[in-house]
Amino acid sequence: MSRSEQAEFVVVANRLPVDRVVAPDGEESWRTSPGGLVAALEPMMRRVDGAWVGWAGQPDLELAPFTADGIRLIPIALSAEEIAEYYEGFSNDTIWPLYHDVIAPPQYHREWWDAYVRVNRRFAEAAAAACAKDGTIWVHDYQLQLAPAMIRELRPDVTIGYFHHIPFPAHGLYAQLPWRDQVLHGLLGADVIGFQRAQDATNFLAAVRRRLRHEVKASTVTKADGHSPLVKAFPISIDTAPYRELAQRPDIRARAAEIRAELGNPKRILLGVDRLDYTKGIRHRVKAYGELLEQGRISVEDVTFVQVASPSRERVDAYVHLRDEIELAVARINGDHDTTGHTAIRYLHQGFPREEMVALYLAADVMLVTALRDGMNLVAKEYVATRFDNRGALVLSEFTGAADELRQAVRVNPHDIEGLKEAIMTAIEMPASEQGRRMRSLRKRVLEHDVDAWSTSFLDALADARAKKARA
Ligand code: GDG
Repeated sequence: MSRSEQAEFVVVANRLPVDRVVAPDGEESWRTSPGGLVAALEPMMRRVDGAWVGWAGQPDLELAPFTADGIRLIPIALSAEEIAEYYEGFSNDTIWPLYHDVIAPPQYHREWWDAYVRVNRRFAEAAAAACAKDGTIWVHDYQLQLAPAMIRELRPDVTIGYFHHIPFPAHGLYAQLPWRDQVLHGLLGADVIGFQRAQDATNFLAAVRRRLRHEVKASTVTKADGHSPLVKAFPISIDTAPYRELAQRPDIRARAAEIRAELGNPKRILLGVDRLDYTKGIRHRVKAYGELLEQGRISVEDVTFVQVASPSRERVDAYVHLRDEIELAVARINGDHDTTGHTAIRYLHQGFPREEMVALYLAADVMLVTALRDGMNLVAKEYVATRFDNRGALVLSEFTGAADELRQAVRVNPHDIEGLKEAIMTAIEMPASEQGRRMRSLRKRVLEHDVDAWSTSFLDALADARAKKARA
C-alpha cells in the first residue's frame, strides 16, 4: 500500500461492516450489516480518516480494498478450511464457551489453534500495512487476541488499542486454555486493553499476574521491556438517536399497535430478542414462562411471549443442539396452552429489519434479558432507548455487563427458575408509577452513556497512551 493510501486510524475486526448482496441480475453491491460492533463503530468511522480491516463474510473471496458508505474497507481472504478452524472452531467453539463460563464445553484442537495463529498474523500484517506513521490501530474482540502483539512487532511506532466485547473469565477457568500464556502475550501487545466490566479487567490482570508474573499497579501492567499497557473497563453502549427517532415515527408506532392486535390484544406482551445462542438463557426464560402458565398464574389470553431468536453460528454443533432443544420446549408449551385465538409463545427464528425490532420494543410491556453470561447486552439498552413514554419493565440478568449500569431493572439470577418466575410476575404486575420511576432512571443512564461516550473515552485513553509514547 502506498504511503498516501495509509490511514491515520485503522479498525481491525473479524468482519467488515458490510455484507455482499447479489441482485437477481447478477449486480453486486455492499450493504451495511446489522450487529453490535458495526452499530457501535459506524458513527465514529465516518468522522475520522479511517480504514477497516476485516473478512467479507464469504469463503475464498480475494478482493481489493474499496470504499463503501464513506468507509475505506480492506478485505481479508479466508479459505473454507480457515473459516471452519479459526472462526467456527477456535473462536466460536473454544474461546466463546470458555470465556462464557463454560456454559457449553469448550473444544480444544491443536489444528484450530494453528489456524488461529495464522489468520491473526494475516490480519496483523494487513493492519500494519494500512496504518500511517505514528497512527492508531484499534483491534476488536476475541477472534483477534494475538493481533496486538503481532502488530506491535511489525509497527512499534503505532499506538494499539484492543477492545474485548465478551467476558474475560476467572483464572480458574481461563487456566484450562492450553495456549493461555500465548493469548496473554498477544493481548499485552496493545497500549490500551479495554473490557466491558471492571470484573473482566480484574480477571485479566489476575491471569497476567499469576501466569506471567508481571507487576500490576493501578490498572497498568509493567513488562520487562518497559512497555506498560493500561487495562480498564469501557462499558460499550448504543447509538441512541436512531432508536429514539424510530420510536417516535407514526408508522412504527402504528406497527407496534398492529403487532398487539395480531397477537389478540393481550394485556401484557413479553419480549425476548437474542441471537440463538446458549449464553442468552433462552431455555431458562421459556421454562419459567411455561411453568407460570402451567400453574395458572397467567393465561395465554392475558400474557403472550414473543421470542425473536435470530439465526446464529448454524454450523457449530452446540448451536444445532440448542435450536432443537428450544424448539421442542416451545412446541410443547404451545401445544399445551395455545387456543385457536391466542398463542403462548410466538417464536420467530428470523432476523428482522431495525424498524420491526423497534416496533417490537414498543409493543413489549416486559423485556426479558436472561443471559447466563453476556459481555454487555445491547438489547437491554435498545429497549430502554425506545421507551420515551417511560413505560415498560426490563427484567435483567445480573450476569450481563449491562446489569452493572442498569440498576433500576428487575434484577434476576436466571439459573434460579423460581426467582425468574417471581421477577417476570413483578414486571407483569408493576404499577405504571413504578414503571415510570424506574424507566426514567434507566433512560437517563443509557442516553448519557451512549456509544459516543464509549468510543470517546477509549480514544482518549489511546491518545494519552500515544502522548506517553512520544515522551518516552
Ligand atoms: C456481543 C457480545 C456485547 C439481534 N437480532 C436482530 C438484531 N439484533 C441486534 C440487536 C443488538 C445486536 O444484534 C446484539 O447485540 P448484543 O449485545 O445483545 O449481543 P451479541 O450479539 O452477543 O454481541 C455482547 C456486544 O457484542 C457489543 O459489545 O454487548 O455482550 O456478546 O443490537 O438489536 N438486529 C436486527 N434484526 C434482528 O433480527 N436488525
